[in-house]
Amino acid sequence: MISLDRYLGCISGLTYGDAYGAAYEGGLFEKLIWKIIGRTKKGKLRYTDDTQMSIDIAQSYLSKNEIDSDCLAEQFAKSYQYSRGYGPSAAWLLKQIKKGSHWKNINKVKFSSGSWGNGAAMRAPVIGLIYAQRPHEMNQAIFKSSVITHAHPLAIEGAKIIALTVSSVLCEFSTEHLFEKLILNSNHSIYRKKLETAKNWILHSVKPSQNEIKLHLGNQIQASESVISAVYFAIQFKNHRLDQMLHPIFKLGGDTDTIGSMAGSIWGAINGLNKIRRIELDRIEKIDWILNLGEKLYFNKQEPLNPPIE
Ligand code: AR6
Ligand code: MG
Repeated sequence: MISLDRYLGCISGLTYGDAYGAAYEGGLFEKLIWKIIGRTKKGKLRYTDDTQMSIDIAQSYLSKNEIDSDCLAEQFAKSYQYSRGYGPSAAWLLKQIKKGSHWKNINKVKFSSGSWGNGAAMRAPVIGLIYAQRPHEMNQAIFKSSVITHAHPLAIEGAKIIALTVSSVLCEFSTEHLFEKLILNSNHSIYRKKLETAKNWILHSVKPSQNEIKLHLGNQIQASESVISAVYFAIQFKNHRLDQMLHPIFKLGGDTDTIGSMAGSIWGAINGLNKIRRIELDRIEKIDWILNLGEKLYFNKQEPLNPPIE
């Protein structure tokens, strides 16, 4: 039986890594913009597209009792806001859907194989939670939730790895078995190689430098340059506090909020909501509402839950 505490730990870890990581993302320009738009009127920390699209998956699932790509595409488009910091291709796609295009007709317009950004992986923890006890249905759900905006096989593979990691760590696990399972289930050598590296670093107590982490695992917006970094940090720092796990991610630079968000979700699924400092969680906008949504998902309550107006 998966505990509610770990389930909500995953959702709040995701939101926390995203909201706290957003201030560190990108270059000077992005940091300046976020200084201006990164707080609500009430002074709360705003979350970005990582959390928003995860919320969208939860809401769409609760309304349909399944992952339905058409319904989810509508939900993604309805929630789209420039100020949430979506990737350029994802933003374009969602605006086209809002104007009436069908996602199937546009998800390979910008790139002929689709986007390989980490936008599908960043929202995959929710799929890991929903399908934790139905693993045979998980890959299909990952495909359906990813392909709307991220049709590239490497983007979908990254999402699969994040969902599989989350679902695997919700109950007791061994680090060695976890990495073996991820390697065995990965179809792409780029991911397998990085998983081997991360596994060896952790199991042999190697302390890589920041440059080695960037070089061997990555810190960029491509799924293949961020997903395994998130897995590495979450497992390496699983016995530390959440902020101690996030600190080196933020210092690494690059796609800090998304790596922080994916790692936060895994860390939270291991440690639970109780291990996250409430005072820090309470600084994030709509956090009680997000936790309420997580509870509905846990108990599979098929009721709409409109977001609060703030
Ligand atoms: N070929 C070349 N460039 C590509 C390709 C490709 N197949 N796919 C993506 N790019 P996007 P995301 C480049 O827009 O993955 C936000 O902060 C291209 O420049 O799909 O949803 C999120 O929170 C494209 O615009 O975004 C994530 O942290 C860019 O990669 C991050 O951005 C991003 O792909 C990525 O979000
Ligand atoms: Mg991001």
